[in-house]
Amino acid sequence: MRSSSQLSWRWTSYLCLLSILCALFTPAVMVKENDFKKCSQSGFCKRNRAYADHVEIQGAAWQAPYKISSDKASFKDGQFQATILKTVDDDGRTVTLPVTVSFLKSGAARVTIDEEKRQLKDIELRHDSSARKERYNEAEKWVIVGGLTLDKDATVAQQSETGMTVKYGPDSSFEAEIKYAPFGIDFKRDGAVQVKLNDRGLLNMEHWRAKVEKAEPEKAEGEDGEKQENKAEPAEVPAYLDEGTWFEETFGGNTDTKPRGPESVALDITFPGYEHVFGIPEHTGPLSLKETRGGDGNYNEPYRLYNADVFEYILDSPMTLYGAIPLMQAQRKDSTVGVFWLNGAETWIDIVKAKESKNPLALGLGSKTSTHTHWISESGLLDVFVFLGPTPQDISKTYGELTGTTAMPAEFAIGYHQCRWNYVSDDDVKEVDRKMDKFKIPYDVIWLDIEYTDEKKYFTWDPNMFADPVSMGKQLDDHGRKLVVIIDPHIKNTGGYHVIDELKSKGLAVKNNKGNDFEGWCWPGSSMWVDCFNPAAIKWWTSLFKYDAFKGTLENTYLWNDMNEPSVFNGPEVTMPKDNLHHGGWEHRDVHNINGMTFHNATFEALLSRKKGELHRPFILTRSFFAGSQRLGAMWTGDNQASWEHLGAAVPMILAQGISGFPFAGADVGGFFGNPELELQSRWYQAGAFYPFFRGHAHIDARRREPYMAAEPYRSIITAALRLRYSLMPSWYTAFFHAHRDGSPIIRPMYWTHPSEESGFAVDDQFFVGTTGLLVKPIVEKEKVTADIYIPDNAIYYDYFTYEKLSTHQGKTVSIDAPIEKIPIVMRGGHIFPRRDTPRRSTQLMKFDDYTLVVTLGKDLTAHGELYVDDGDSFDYQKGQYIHRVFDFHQWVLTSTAAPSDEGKNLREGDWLKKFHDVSFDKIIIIGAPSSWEGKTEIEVLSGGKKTKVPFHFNKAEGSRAAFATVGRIGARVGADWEIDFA
Ligand code: NBV
Repeated sequence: MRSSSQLSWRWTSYLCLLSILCALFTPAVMVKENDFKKCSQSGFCKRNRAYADHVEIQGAAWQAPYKISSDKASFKDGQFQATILKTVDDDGRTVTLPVTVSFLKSGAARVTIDEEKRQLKDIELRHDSSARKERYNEAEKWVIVGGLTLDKDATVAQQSETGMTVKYGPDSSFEAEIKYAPFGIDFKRDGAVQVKLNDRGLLNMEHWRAKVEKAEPEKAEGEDGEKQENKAEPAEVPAYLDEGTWFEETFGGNTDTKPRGPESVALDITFPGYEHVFGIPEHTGPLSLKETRGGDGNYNEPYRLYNADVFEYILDSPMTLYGAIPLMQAQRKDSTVGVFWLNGAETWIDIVKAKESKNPLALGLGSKTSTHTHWISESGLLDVFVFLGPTPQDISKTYGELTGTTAMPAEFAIGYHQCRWNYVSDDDVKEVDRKMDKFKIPYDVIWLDIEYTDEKKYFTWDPNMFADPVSMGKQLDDHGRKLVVIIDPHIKNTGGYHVIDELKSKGLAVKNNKGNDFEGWCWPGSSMWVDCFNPAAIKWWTSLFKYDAFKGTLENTYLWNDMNEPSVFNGPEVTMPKDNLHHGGWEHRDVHNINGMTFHNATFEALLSRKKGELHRPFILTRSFFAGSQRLGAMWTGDNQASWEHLGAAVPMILAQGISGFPFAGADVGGFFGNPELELQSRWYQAGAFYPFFRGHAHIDARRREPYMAAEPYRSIITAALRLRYSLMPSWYTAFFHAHRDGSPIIRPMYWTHPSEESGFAVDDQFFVGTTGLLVKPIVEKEKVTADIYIPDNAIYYDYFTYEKLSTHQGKTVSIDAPIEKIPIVMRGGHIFPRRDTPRRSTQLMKFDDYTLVVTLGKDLTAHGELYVDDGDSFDYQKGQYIHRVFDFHQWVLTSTAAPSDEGKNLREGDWLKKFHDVSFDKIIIIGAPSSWEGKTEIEVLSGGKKTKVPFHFNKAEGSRAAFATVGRIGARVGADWEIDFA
């Protein structure tokens, strides 16, 4: 007989073995895909896709039911106004949809469609809901900050019973051909159609209707005298009119009560002749978006925008992620156009590309590919901006005018950030800070994740592990460093915690569908969420960050907002129920994608007012975002994995952010989940050194991996990558300045810099850094020691480290060596970029260091570049305290002059400019120097009317290494005009 303890021991061993086997055979990390909806599980998406299928089957017979009656159409002061009548049944009953087309001074056009009945609040809500009756019309309030001035010079070029043509834009080169029946608009540039709205007739505004309670089917009497079900077949309802999801929807055990019934908005947008479309982050796929209606290599699902905490997300997928920017640009040779779909509700976008052959006998020859997109949102207005380019720069600029550009960051924010979940105590933080110094590894910021709090109660400190946050903050400050602490939007619902007490008593929490404080589950357990749509909540939130309220924080404390999708562990799709209510009575469904931005915004406001008179630029990292978030801080791509695949996926994702107006972006360096091998970790630091936002981060279960912990040679390799980042800081800062000025991406994909070179449109694993001409292709494969860099033009290219002149061909790749210690970077001839070559431990310590200028001569022996510099901390730059220089190498003369935009401006002398007064250019390196310079040992610098002789050193070309010259000890002030004649 076996004893029961023996038996249970055996069972335990079996179970252990089983779980080990399971762990071996199930992929280590995998998103729970079933936690998130597919289009077919989202009623409005399914209905609209079915509508598209129905229209396609109907073909030419399809009569789109949306028409403008010409007698109601008018045009005045740059604005077209009319009503669209939607025919809703065979009796010809119609629904009135007011439409406005606004032609803006910027050259953008905006089409807005509302629904009269809802506008007039002439509808009934179900379930005694206290929600607002209108379609959500406040997205603009959160998103748009300018660029809405109407183009009063827009003119009606043609008008008839069937439509109206309006000329607008630069030199009236744009045209909108508004067609009345069916309603649609063709946007033209220089006479050619670029963007078509409702060309396929998929416009769909689900109008309000009362729920008709169906009577029980009548029963007829059977032969046996018993009543029987009436077997008559009900008339078949097309899938797009499927009422099953109109008034209620259930997913994963959660029921959405949908008190307003169906209210989706959808429209097809066609880009004729455009093969590539980019944008609509956040997704993990390639930069050039894929088709979504199946087929080889394509997706089967539309791209989804519904901000969500997607645990262990998968790669190459149209699945939604943490943030959303509904901006899409289309690209063909020499032309970029775009659309911005201003809607904060759940949104799906189908993409299909079709060859359109002009001549059916041409057998594809000369045929063009067009991209057809279908935009579907659950609620709100139909509000779409159309941009006609013609360049990517035009789109970035116009979109930037509307939604704002990247805030000028505090300089430290573009240094390196050291994070993990979690540094366990204040002593731990101090120790990491000391070790970074000991190993001479530069960094600017150390981060604290959720464990620093007292039981996840934000605005408190763990009394045992973080007993002395002030001395921690002071040590960091002494070393010129900052601390970032996390504050999430869920507030622990527990007694005796002042934050929850105030949230409740002031009535500032998000409400459930009954109007009571919504309670859900998150890190702290039972929690409530601050409703940052409410101005009173923003004001209160701001009060929590004052130094005397959030004790232990100092001037060098900055913020991290995580989980703001919002993440609700027990909510539908890990977020809030859609019938929750926000300030103003708006349903969560209307504002879901904007929610994260409002929390980020409240924290931004808070950092601006911690103490009267103190004005540092805020730094706040956010996980969730929407169009406009770029004004508030940085984003990162969330919980990636320590794998080569995730390293590879990060660059296209960061590029997509850049072209979508939110370029201050990065990915967790090293990978969040898991433990990277040292090769992977090193390659990740090399790539991360070229992310606009550069932070190492790791999961709580991951092993410690601060750069100094890496064994040699990896520690030196990682340190070199960090030092490279720091030496290029002046170029990064200048690139951020450009992004701030005109919305341009900080790291730039090939199509953006070279919109004429079609072969580069799909390239998304390399990028240019600002205007420096530095072209970087991070290594993202194990044991890979060469890089094939795509060359988009016929400029000269030099290797960054060896000055080797590469043998390149436009539109082809060039292979360069990239052993583990080398980051593949090449320099495009024709640029001048600034560096600071003295290695230091933080940006603060470099503030008054001298500069080096690198000049890479182009084929025509010219070069051009810029430097922008300010105090990197305050807002004084807005009052003129900055230096913006332009460098030009032309006919053997190198000059530094004030940027043309600054000429004639009186730069205001302030403390910083005074201190900076003597900061100079120390060294110039000229790559691609002509052999005629051989023998020169001195050269004259002309500055402030004085000529000074400085040492000159020429290095002959050797093999493929280009000749280069160095000019030393120049001493020309950064703020002054100077020139050097090399003739
Ligand atoms: O706060 C803990 C983590 C954080 O480290 C990470 O960066 C966020 O993306 N947070 C998510 C919550 C839990 C993740 C499993």
